[in-house]
Amino acid sequence: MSPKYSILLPTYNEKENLPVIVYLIHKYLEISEIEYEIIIIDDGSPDGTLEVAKQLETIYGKDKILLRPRGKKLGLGTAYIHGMKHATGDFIIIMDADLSHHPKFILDFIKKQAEQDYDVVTGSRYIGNGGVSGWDFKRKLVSRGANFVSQLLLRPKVSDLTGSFRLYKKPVLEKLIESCISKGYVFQMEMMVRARQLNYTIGEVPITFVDRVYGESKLGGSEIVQFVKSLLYLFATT
Ligand SMILES: Nc1nc2c(ncn2[C@@H]2O[C@H](COP(=O)(O)OP(=O)(O)OP(=O)(O)O)[C@@H](O)[C@H]2O)c(=O)[nH]1
Ligand SMILES: *[C@@H]1O[C@H](CO)[C@@H](O)[C@H](O)[C@H]1NC(C)=O
Ligand SMILES: [Mg+2]
Repeated sequence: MSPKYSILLPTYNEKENLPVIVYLIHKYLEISEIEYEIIIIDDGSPDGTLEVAKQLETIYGKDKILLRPRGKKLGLGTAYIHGMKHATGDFIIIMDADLSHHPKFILDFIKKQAEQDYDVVTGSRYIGNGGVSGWDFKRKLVSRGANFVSQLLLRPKVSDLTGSFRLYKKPVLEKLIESCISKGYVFQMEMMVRARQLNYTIGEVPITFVDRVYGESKLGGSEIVQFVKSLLYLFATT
């Protein structure tokens, strides 16, 4: 039997982006005859993202679009856990719903996974044709800096630690989430560190990351301070 993929889309104020990303996922996976479901976890977005999601459910069908909303903004980490509980696929794909992660790369993730039966496949901006577009110098510096310092401290042998476009075997993701303690930005990084500790195999595919066009960015000074704190904590405890 061919495997099924559950795609988790956490959303907060993504009403413009959601229809586009769902359309693109559908387009790329349908032509490749890949079985999938999209799980949308909306945290009470004031812009009406959930209403848009309901329309998409009508258009694409209840077997393709699963709505698992929560009443208020409870954060990304718990959004993944919440979504995962409802996933029926063999594999889980996690991606941002702001179009920074292009759905066309999902096919690369799937191909890579099958090559060596990887437990995890992670998208990397820092290998091959990967890259970022639309970032100003400050944002690039912050991202590169965060990645560099994390590599130095944690040595996980994964080229892009802070990225969040990834594919997991479902039982592997469950195990990893169980063993992760951090929240916020460092969460993605800790997942890779724990994956190494637990001897899971990790494959990498190059991705290009595009800055969001619609909606607000939330990266500010306080996130950076929080990131450094959590990084040091991780360094001290692993
Ligand atoms: N369900 C849920 N989704 C969230 C929450 N915070 C962010 N998201 C979604 O998670 C994804 C990533 O968040 P972003 O705001 O894009 O974070 P980022 O990519 O680090 O920063 P920018 O793209 O620059 O804003 C997007 O799809 C958001 O809509 C949350 O608290 N709950
Ligand atoms: C991972 O592999 C190393 C080296 O082979 C071994 O020492 C360690 O016990 C393994 N860890 C787990 C969790 O299996
Ligand atoms: Mg984003």
